[in-house]
Amino acid sequence: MTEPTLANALIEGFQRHEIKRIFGVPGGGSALPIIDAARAVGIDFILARSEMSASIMAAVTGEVSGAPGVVLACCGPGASSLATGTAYASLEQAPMLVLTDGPAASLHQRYDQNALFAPITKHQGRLSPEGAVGDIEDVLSLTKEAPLGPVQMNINATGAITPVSDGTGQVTRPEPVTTGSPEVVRGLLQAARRPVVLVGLEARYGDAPAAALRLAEALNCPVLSTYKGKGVVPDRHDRMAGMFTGAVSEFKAIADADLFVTFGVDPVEFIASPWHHDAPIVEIRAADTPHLLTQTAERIIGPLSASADALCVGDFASDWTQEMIAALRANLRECIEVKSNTHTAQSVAQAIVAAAPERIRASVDAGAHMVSAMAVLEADHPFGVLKSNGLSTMGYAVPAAIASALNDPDIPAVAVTGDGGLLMCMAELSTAAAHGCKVITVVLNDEALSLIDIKQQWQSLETGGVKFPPTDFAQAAKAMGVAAWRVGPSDDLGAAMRAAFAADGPALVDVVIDASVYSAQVAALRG
Ligand SMILES: Cc1ncc(C[n+]2csc(CCOP(=O)(O)OP(=O)(O)O)c2C)c(N)n1
Ligand SMILES: [Mg+2]
Repeated sequence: MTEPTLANALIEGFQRHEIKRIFGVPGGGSALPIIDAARAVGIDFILARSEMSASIMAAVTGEVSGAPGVVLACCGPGASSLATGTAYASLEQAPMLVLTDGPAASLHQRYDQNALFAPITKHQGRLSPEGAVGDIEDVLSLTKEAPLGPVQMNINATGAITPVSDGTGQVTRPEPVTTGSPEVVRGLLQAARRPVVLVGLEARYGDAPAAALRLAEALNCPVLSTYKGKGVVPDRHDRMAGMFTGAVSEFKAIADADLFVTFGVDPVEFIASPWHHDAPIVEIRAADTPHLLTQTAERIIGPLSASADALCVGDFASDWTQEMIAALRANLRECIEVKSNTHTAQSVAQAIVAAAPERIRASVDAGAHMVSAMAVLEADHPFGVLKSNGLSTMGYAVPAAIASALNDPDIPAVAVTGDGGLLMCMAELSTAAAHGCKVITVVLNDEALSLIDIKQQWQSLETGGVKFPPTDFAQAAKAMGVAAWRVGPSDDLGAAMRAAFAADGPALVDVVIDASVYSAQVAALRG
């Protein structure tokens, strides 16, 4: 019996790990035998319009499917364009395999691709026919071990079509870390009168969401969530008080807290500002990544659910009442309310909720519109709302929504994006059309990078580098085979949104919005 080629062995590994599709842009070389081997076993190749978007699609697929998301690109320019989605997967803990062709045999398009990816992957290397079976298994498993994240491997054209020899993998997989003293932490939890549980990105996976709720119930306390932790405890749950980003207004709202219990929170999730609270912090983490919180009192590292069980023992002194939690929720909401006579990011998000069927999954881009969108769009399960937070990249919402729609075709995916963000990835509307994805893109059209415009105004600088000429996104979308509606200031937003949800396949709603409300809203939030 002849041994499988490296491309075939790779695809067998994908099957073992339940990988359903590969994203990317091929450039010949090793990509072609890999795509062919995938096709033969029913693994789809999804051609994206840029590698940046493909890398985001793969990383988000890793999150929503739990299996490593796979992206493939040519050597040189293809590989370098994958950096954004790879950095996202690294900072925001998504399991992902980055396959880069090459490196190039001549100087043309050649640079050290492993070195390029070193700061943003857990491991970089080369897949070659010798010992390939072990290496393939090791790299796929490594992506799913805490901290979850990306691995980058070069694979060249000759290697891809060469029969593999079996053998042990060369990839070093670190031993899982478990540290901390549940007894000491229990003492802190039992003594706290106003503890607050903060859930974060690590708590999205496996049995951690149920454990987060068990912990909050045992402590009788409110839960706040980072953006990535949204849905770990459902937004409508009566313990859920709202979003926590590290903003000054949020610290004020929980001024009485006497203990923070962070559950699966990575410090990458907080905005860059000082921690405005004196209460001690207990960090319950799955992965041993750096902790930036200066006053951490105790730290437990290990599987989150087991840690919660070890802590939920005995009596707790918390005196939170349901009314206090409801008041906290109202307080956190109030500070970001906006008023306008026309459409705003907030009214658009509300119109999405009003028109949506029972279950949708939203993805939200980076920008001023994000504050309202994240507050209004609700999640009742992890990954219910997708967002780039640790990296906070623009050009995210549309590729993320496409990844969602391909993974879960029965759940309409709604991409909420600023116009600047959409201009970065608009070609992917053509990808959504090619696959008939149920992706509804909602673009907040303010002809500006509003978040940066605000900062420029706050510094009393002259306007420059933050505005662009009008774009008719509805026309552009139609040109790519996407049903589209444009909503001007006095047009019926609800009707357009309902039509978009009713459309077969991808749709876009281009809403002209009032951006003048952002400055006061962001100032109230961030203080
Ligand atoms: C890839 C990338 N480039 C630049 C930034 C910095 N940045 C953050 S928000 C923003 C403006 C976003 O503009 P737009 O998409 O129109 O959203 P708006 O702020 O207008 O709601 C910029 C430039 C970023 N986060 N990501
Ligand atoms: Mg804008």
